Amino acid sequence: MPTRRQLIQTAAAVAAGALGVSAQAQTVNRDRLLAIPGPGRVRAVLDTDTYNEIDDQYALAYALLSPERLALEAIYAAPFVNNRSKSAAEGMEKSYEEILTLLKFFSDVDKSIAHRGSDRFFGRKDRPVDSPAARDLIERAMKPGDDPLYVLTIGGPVNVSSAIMMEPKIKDKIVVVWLGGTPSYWPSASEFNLRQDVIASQVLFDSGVPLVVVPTKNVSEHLRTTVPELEQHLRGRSRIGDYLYGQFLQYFAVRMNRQGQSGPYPWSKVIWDISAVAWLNNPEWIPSEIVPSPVLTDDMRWESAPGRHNIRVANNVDRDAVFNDVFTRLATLSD
Ligand SMILES: [Ca+2]
Repeated sequence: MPTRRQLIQTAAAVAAGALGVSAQAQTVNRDRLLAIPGPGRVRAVLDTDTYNEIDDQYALAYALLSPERLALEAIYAAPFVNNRSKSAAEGMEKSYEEILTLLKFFSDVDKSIAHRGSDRFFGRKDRPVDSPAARDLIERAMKPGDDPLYVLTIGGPVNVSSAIMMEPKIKDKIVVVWLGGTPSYWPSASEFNLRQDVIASQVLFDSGVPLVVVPTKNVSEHLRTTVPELEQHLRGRSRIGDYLYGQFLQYFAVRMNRQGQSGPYPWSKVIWDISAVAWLNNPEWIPSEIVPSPVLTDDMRWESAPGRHNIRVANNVDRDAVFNDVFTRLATLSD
C-alpha cells in the first residue's frame, strides 16, 4: 500500500507533468501565432488613443481602407493623458468622439463598430480595468475558429492588457501588434504609449500573449512626412485626405509657433501609428525578428532574464513603401 506521502508525491508529479505539457502546448501555439501571417484576409480590431495627437487618425483610415487584407471588426477607444486630456476618462472619451468623427467619412461602416475603453489606468497589477472594449475583445477573441484575431494596439495598452487578465484564454486566440516602447538595446524603455500605463505595458511583456512590438526609437520613427509631401499626395484627393491634411497643418502651425519659427523651416512629423497596420498589410515593409521577451522594470528600463518566452520585434521600416500604400489607399475613398 502506498503511504499518504507517496500518494501526494505521485499526484504532484502528475500535476507537474500536465503543467509541463500545457506549457509546451502554449509555446507551440504562441510560435504558430507569431509566424508572419500569410496572404489573405485576417480578422483585426484597432485599439486607439485617437485624439492624443494627429497620427491615430491616419492609422484608423488606413485600416478601414485595407479591406482585402483586414476584416476590421471593432475599434476601441483608449485612454491617455497629455496636453489634450487631463485624465484617463477624458482622453478615452475624446478618443471615442474622434473615432465617431472619422467614421462619418465611411458611410458603409456601422458606427456600432466603435466601443468605449478603459476610463482609468491600472492602479495595481492584479486589478484589470473593466470596460466595453475589454468585454468586446474577449467575446470576439473567444469565437470558435482557428483564425487569430489581430489586436492592433496604437496607444497605451490598458484595454488589451485588462482583457488578457480578465480572460487569460484569449492568449491562445489573439496576436497583439503594439506600437510602443523602445528597442531593448535602448537605455530607456520610456515612450508615450508605454508610460501611459507601465503596469499595462508590463502585462504585455509578462503575460505570454503572442506579441509583435513595433518600437518607436529607430524603427517607427522613420515614418516621417512633411507639409509639401502631403500637399502633393493627400490634399484634394479625397475628403478624408483633406481632413487629415488640415489637422497636419494645424499641428505644424502650433509647433512652428512654439519653436519661434516664422520663416520656412524643414519640419517633418512622425505618423507612428500607421506602422501597426502596415505590418499586417505587408510584413516585408517592417522587418522583424523573434527574440526572448525583455523584462520591463517598474522604472521603465529593459532587462533580460533567463527562461523568457518569445515575442516578435520590428527592427526597421521601409518608409517610402508604407507612405505610398497609405496615400494610395486614402485617395480611393470616394465622397
Ligand atoms: Ca496612438
